[in-house]
Amino acid sequence: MKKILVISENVGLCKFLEQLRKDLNLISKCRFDFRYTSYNENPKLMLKFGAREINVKDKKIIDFIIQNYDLVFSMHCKQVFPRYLISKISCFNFHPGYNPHNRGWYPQVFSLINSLPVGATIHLMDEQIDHGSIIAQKKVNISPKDTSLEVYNNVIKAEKEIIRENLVSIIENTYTSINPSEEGNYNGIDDYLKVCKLNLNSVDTLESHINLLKALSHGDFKNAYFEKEGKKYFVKIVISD
Ligand code: 0FX
Repeated sequence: MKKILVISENVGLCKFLEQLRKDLNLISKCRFDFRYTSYNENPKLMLKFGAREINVKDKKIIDFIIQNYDLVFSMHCKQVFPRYLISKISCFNFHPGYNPHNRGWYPQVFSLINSLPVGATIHLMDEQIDHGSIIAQKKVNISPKDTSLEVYNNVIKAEKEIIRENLVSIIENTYTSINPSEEGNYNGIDDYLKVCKLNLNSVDTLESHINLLKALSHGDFKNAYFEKEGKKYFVKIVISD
C-alpha cells in the first residue's frame, strides 16, 4: 500500500483524485492524505473534504513526511516546496500549464497574451518552479472567443485526463519522464499584477489589446483595471460567436 500525501488548494481536483482510486481499482494499492497550506485564503471546502493544514517549510514536518509517506503530490499547491523535501522523497507536480512555456502563475493568462502553448503537465519536481522532468502533458487549443475562464476550464479537463492516464504508472513507479527541450519562461504573481494594471497610453494592434482583455477576463474576477482621478475602474471583455 503506497501512502501518498496530496498537498492542494483545489478541492475539485482532490475529489477527482479520490474518486479515481475507486474507478481504477486502486483502493488496496494506495491511500491519499489531503492537506492544504496557509496560502489557501478560503480553506472551508478543503476542510469539509477532510483535509488539514500543513506547512511544508517546517523541518519537523518534512521529517514526518519523509518517514510516513512514499510519494508527495503537489496539486495546485501554492506553497513552494523546499529543497530538503524534494531531495528526500519523490514529489510530483500537477500543473495547469504546458511546460516549459509560461511556467508559474496563471499560465493560460500569459498564453492568451504571448501565444505560447497552454495545457496541463505532470512532472517531477526540482528546485525551480514548474521545472522538473515531464511525465505527461496535454495541449489545449484556444478558440478566438475564449477568455481566461474558458481556456482554464479546458486546461482542467486536460489535467484530469492526464491524471487518469498516468496515475497507475506513478503509483507503481513504472512511469518514464523526459527533460523539457528548452528552459522556457516563467511568470510570477508580480508579472500578473503588472498586466492587470492597464496602461491607457499603450499603443499596439487592436488584436493585442483584445487578447490582453481576454487574458484578464475570468468570470466574476475583477482583474484588469485603469485608474482615473485616484479611482480604479475594472474592465472585462465579453465575446460571442
Ligand atoms: O490553483 P490555480 O489553478 O493555479 C495557480 C497557478 O496558476 C499555478 O501555476 C500553480 N501551480 C498553482 C499552485 O496556483 O489557481 P487559482 O485556483 O488561484 O485560479 C484559477 C484561475 O482563476 C486562474 O488561472 C485565473 C483565475 N483567477 C484567479 C484569481 C484568484 C483570476 O482571474 N483572478 C483572480 O484573482
